[in-house]
Amino acid sequence: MTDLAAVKRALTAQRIETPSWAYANSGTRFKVFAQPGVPRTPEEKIADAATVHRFTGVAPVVALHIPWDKVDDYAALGSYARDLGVEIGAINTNVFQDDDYKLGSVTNPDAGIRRKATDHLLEAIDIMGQTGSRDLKLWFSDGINYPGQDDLRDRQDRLAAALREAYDRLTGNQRMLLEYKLFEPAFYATDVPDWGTSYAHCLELGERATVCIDTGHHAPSTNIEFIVAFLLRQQKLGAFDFNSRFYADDDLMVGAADPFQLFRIMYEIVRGGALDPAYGIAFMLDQCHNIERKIPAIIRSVMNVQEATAKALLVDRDALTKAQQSGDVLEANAVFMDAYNTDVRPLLAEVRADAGLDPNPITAYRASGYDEKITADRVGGTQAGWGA
Ligand code: AOS
Ligand code: ZN
Ligand code: ZN
Repeated sequence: MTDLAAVKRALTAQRIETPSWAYANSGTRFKVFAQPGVPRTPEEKIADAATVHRFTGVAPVVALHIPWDKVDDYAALGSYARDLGVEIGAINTNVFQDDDYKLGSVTNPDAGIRRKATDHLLEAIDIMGQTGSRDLKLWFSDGINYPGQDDLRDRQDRLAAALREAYDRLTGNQRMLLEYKLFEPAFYATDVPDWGTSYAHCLELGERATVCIDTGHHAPSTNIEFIVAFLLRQQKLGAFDFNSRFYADDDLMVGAADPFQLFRIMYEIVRGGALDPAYGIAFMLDQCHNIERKIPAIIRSVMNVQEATAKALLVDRDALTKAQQSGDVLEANAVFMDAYNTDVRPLLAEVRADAGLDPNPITAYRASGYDEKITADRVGGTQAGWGA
């Protein structure tokens, strides 16, 4: 039997981190469709994130990206965020949008360019000190396009050296999250292409280094929940970048393409006791809203994660274990699917009402007048940096 009060408590305590860049204009390499009312400054991105939190109650953290969110005074930006009811979360680095990085950043054959890239990682750690952020998030676009273009093994050594230098700079509760991505922008070989590579580097670095799983960064049919289970068992899962993919790194709304996969992932999280914020996993979104309104899309994404989580929490674990241990394949699958097929929207509406929120965050946002206000107030919003 499922303890409904415990399920509600877990849903109330859940935390989801939204990315500053999802509030800004974005697009594909073919076209960026500018939207009215998008933020012009990091402060306005934070204000939009605070709005998502105001209507959902579970998104009190916003990730920044340097230099897209460059300001003179990061401590002031941190207090600005706190005044609006949100914290600054992961600091994302950018070692992919500079001509110098054509042949790589921390894996570049040129020592001077490697120095510049590593210095940017160190700069991000300094910023974390000022914003009070726990997480340094690293994604490297490094790789090569042609066989023989550079030495695969030397590039791993260069990567390890840069990671070590940054890792040794971490203090207090600071952590390093190492993201992997199958391909793109490099096509033949990527330097951190999969969870195994990220895991091996994190293991070598030490306990502050953990893997970030971006759900969009896998080959079709990859069993992502297996990766989740494996990394949790090794205490090496630090974060998610949630989004949906149909073909490649689409960055669509999480839970839009494959809500069943999201449920399976969240089941492993619940099974591993890792949902509680105290466990330390950062459940981040990494999305771009190219053609839809951004704030309601992010609210919808947060709700999709909540729905998958609620279903995962509703799995009758005793019945599942009994069926699994007696080898009852069909019953075990039926128990699992029963939870997935439950309509959890009324339960989540109740959880929101109990927290003093509107049970339907999207209609509440639409009725709030915020969208009209930002459309009228903000002229000339910025681009996230993607799809330039
Ligand atoms: C790139 O494909 C990765 O998903 C990055 O996590 C992310 O989109 C980036 O850090 C934002 O710069
Ligand atoms: Zn990502
Ligand atoms: Zn990505």
